[in-house]
Amino acid sequence: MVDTESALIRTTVANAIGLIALNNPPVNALGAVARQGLADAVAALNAASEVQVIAIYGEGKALSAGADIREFGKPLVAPRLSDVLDQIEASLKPVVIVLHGTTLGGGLELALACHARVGLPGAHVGLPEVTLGLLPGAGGTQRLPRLIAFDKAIDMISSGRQVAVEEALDLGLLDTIGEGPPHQAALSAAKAALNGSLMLRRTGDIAIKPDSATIAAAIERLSSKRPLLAAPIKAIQAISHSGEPIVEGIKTERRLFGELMDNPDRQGLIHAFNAERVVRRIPEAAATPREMKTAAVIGGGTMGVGIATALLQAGLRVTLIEMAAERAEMAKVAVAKNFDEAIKRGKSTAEARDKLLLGLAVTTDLRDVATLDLVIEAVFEDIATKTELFSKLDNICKSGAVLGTNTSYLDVNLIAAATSRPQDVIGLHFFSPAHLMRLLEVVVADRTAPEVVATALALSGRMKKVAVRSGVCDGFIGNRILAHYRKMADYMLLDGAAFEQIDHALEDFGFAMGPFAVADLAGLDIGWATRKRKAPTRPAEERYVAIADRICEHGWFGRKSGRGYYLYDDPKIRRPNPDALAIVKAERAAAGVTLRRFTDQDIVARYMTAMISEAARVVAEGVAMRPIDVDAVFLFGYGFPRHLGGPLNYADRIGAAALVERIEAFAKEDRYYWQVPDLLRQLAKTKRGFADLNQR
Ligand code: 3H9
Repeated sequence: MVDTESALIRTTVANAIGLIALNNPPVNALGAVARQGLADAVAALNAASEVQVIAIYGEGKALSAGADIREFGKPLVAPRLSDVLDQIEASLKPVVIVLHGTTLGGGLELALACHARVGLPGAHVGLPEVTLGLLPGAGGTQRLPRLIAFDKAIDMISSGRQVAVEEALDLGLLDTIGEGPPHQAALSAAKAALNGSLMLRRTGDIAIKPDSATIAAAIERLSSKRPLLAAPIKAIQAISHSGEPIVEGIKTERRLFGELMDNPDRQGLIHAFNAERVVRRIPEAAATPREMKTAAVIGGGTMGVGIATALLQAGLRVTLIEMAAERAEMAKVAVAKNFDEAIKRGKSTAEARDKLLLGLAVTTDLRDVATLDLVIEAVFEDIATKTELFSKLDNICKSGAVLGTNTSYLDVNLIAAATSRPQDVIGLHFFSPAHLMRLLEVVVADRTAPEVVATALALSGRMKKVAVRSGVCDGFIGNRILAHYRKMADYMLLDGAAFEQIDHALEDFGFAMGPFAVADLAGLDIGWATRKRKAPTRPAEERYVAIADRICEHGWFGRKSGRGYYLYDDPKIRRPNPDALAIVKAERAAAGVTLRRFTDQDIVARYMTAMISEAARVVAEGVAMRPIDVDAVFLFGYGFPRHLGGPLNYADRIGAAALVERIEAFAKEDRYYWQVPDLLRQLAKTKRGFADLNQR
């Protein structure tokens, strides 16, 4: 008997079967202790004369989520995963494995090194390493192409796409689909291996000839992407060696993996992965959420329709309220259209759409919200309109209903004060289109009850969104920072940079769209209304650029009116609007500016430094709990380049001292705008970075 009871790997032997269980919650990550445990277990079972076959399975929700991400960037602790997997492949006794749950990265590579693979219903598998800036570094680039069609292996590895168990079987990645709990399925697989009904082979022994045309086409396709990321291309380079003996291919894979480990994109992408999870750690997370089954959305504009769509998809029954019956019906059609688009993208089915639509009611009577668990208003962005509505809701809604406002700038404390139940009022700031954008800013007002915050968090989880807790200030985390750096884009435009150049420079940097293209998409009237609202309180020392106001005065609000900074007569081409160019020229002349040249680097440096400065203030004031919360807002709501990990992660790449120096140099041009945030100065002085504040 060689039964062992280590913390992470459990071995039992019975009836000639050596069973290895991975038991490393929450996701059976293959960290150093687990790797050593696995190596020891396989060696011990090979040495045990009573064992004829080895079967591996995972306890908990999945076989394994792969290598332990927390070890990356630290010195490697032996044994290497790829060495352990080579040892498993070389095992003289057959090794079979059961895959259940979401089995990813090194977890799937472990399975590829075994001699037969059994998937369980509901399992998903994938090699998502490129999404973390890496490549499969434990033999995945060499073994997957040996098992499945070459182009499919390139697709799976270079995209990081997950496949369901049925597709995995079709591809040849799995040998069969099993049944029962993983432990039972592992015993059955072992028996099948013993009686010869499960085919056994060493993946590394399969010889293939990589198809150079497929490789070239994939590299060309990836090279046209902006920004150009190293990982998918290096992954394909590794795959191109899969025709060599496996030991040679693995050597190349290891070298390329090491190069990616040292690439800063890897740190940025893993920071982005962590950001999505860290933001859930908020003081209110321990409170018990209220039950949410029914919701009302007030306002059937684009935002209201998107929110209603997201709530329906999360399984709530939704009542959408509009002022007139005709508009209410239009909103219903718009929700159905959102579902139709999901069907077109292959994300839903007609059957699912029809079922979800049964959960939608439209009405013009506000009293219909009386019995509902949640009300979200998405009406016109005006404080008087919102407070009036909330005081009405206070009279109508049942006790304990959560009252959410989708305001993007306004004071949630004022809105809460319009009711007799401020503890139930919370900001739920969705981003348009609300059913697609992942970010949800959860704005916690002074008197919002912890269980209302916990409810928002739970709801966000159901909607598969990333909820970031924000305090109250004008614009919360995202729009407050945006309002600041957006001015810098306007200053550069007035001072001599063309708006097309600014957009291109920032798109080359990695933003999905530059600020002027985004403004056209969002609608220039939105910013115009905000500027008008803020005009009375605008400090006299602040420079003001009126170019956007002049464009709006013509009724040109961007895409929706066919022109803004750009013309949209041909949706495929973005051409500058000659009238906007004339306005820029006239405004420059009126302001009497001496025009200057900006390089693309100047543009990025000013824009990013402005963003970082305001973000530092938002953290210092406690509006955002940690720098990583700001990063999450920009990654999931503002198209921030994921490989840079968010503005404050990027700030650490530049360094606090260098940023202070930059701001002091820029301040020579505009002392009011460019002020060094205290927090940044402090970090520079103590030689720390924003990352140090994430540890709090
Ligand atoms: C790799 O394998 C490299 C190899 O090719 C080569 C090596 C040489 N490590 O997401 P959740 C944590 S690269 C450590 O909330 P879910 C996660 O941070 C790896 N920790 O659950 C969270 O912590 P906390 C390739 C990990 O059910 C907790 O587990 N693999 C890892 O919504 C729960 O996670 C991947 O890229 C990990 N690998 O989703 C898979 N994974 O509770 C990455 C998760 O403190 N993981 N944690 O916040 C995932 O995609 C999802 O976590 C998964 C579960 C789908 C597995």
